[in-house]
Amino acid sequence: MEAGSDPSFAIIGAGMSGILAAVKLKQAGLDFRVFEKAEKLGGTWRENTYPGIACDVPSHLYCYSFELNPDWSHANSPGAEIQEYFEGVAKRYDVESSMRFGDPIVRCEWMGTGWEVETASGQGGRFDWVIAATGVLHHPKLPDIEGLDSFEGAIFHSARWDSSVPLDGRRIGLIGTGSSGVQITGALAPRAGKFSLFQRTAQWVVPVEEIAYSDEQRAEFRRNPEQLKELHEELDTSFHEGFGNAVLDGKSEFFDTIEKTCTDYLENHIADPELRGKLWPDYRAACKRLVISHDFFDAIQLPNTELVTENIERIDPAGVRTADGRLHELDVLVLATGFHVDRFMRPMTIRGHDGILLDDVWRERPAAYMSIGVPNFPNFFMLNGPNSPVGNFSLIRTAEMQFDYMMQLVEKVRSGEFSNIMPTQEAATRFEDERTEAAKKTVWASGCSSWYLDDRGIPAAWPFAFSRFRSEMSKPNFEDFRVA
Ligand code: N01
Repeated sequence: MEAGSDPSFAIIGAGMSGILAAVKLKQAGLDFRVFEKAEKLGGTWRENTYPGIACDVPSHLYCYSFELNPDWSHANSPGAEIQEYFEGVAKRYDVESSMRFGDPIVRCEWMGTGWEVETASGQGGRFDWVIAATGVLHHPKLPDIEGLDSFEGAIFHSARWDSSVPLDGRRIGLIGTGSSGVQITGALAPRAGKFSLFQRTAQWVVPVEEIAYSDEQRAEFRRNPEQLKELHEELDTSFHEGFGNAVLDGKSEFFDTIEKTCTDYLENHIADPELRGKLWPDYRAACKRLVISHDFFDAIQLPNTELVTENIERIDPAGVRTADGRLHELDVLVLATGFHVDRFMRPMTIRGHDGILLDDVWRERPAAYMSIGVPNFPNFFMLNGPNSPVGNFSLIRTAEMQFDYMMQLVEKVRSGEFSNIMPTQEAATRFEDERTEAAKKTVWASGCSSWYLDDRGIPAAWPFAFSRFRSEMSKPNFEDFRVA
């Protein structure tokens, strides 16, 4: 493309980040096409339909800053409502007609002046820029347990819920105690005949009240958009700066509060000392992503519920066999065992400058300059890509800031300063070295295993204060880029 002309964009993925990019590009009057592998938009909220699914980040924070929603039913709204919100935004901003569904991109190749994009069905085309908005948690991880295929009941991953399987009154087993497993337990244990939760590692749980907004409160939010905006801003500060900084400083007051909240909750809400002991983690709070729940501790104390902490030896046709030789007979087995978090856009083939393969660049592990770009991949930017901030806060804010950053680069193209831009290797290496050193000092590296850690056991996320992320995203350092 020519410097000074308007670039065109391929957006990979129609989840929260892809919809954001589509809306913003449309508002900027730029040409784009969204490619979505599934038949519907929504990403995480389309894929995760398990009982109990809700966003544990407050709804008035977990929404676009330009599309605040006065009508959230709860302070932490259910997943289906969040899916509806994204569908509504796509309709309101009329971006759905620019989305191609059910046809995954298999190849993106830099052709020297732009990207050639190809889908599984041979569609695609030429675009000047690619925005990868594929998300992180979209490749379900099945546990490596002997006999998994031999189970004769219904078995599925938490992100592939089989809604045709009856649940009420049945013997249900669940492996995994991350945020998904805990939400499912809260919703399903009261419905099951017998509920067995297989816990490998205990989790710190932060209690949250289940708050439903009244009709009057919603009407007030509608009448008073300023109030809604203030609430969003207030939550943005308290969650991102407060929580974001606490994980960096295990000696901070905020961190003490988190730790005390978790220990008090466990101490005061689990009556049986033996059960309390089993639920008591042996690592610091917030080392793993904090589990937020209003009903997990009630559910785990129901008479029909059992917390199984014996190691799983294998899966038998009739249920789960634990190391003590006991067979836990089940009708349904749910695998809330997390995701492969190092895939991002992969398995698609992405070839940059000089034919270099992203798979080769990321052979050891994925990395991105400032969480958004990769050297040798011109005009290719990611939203919620590797090394982005993660935690108990809104990834929507992260995507918004990353998008605004990228648009500052795009504006330079439009004004004719250059047509291609990518981070230099030197800048990417410097950033990654500094990031790695800082990551080792976070609470995520204080002695637990979690999906936050890379193959070396070093946190893969943004390890600096959230305020630094805001500041970096507000103004690109053009010295860190190579332009042509
Ligand atoms: O997955 P996880 P998740 N045998 O990886 C266990 C987001 N999210 O789907 O801790 C036995 O956290 C594993 O055990 P251990 C959020 O970012 C957000 O729950 O490794 N157990 C662990 O308990 C979250 O962090 C919301 O010892 C096995 C569990 O499976 C992310 O998604 C809601 C095992 C996996 O936990 C992922 O959460 C839900 C095995 N072989 C999720 N293999 C919101 O509300 C794994 N486990 C915003």
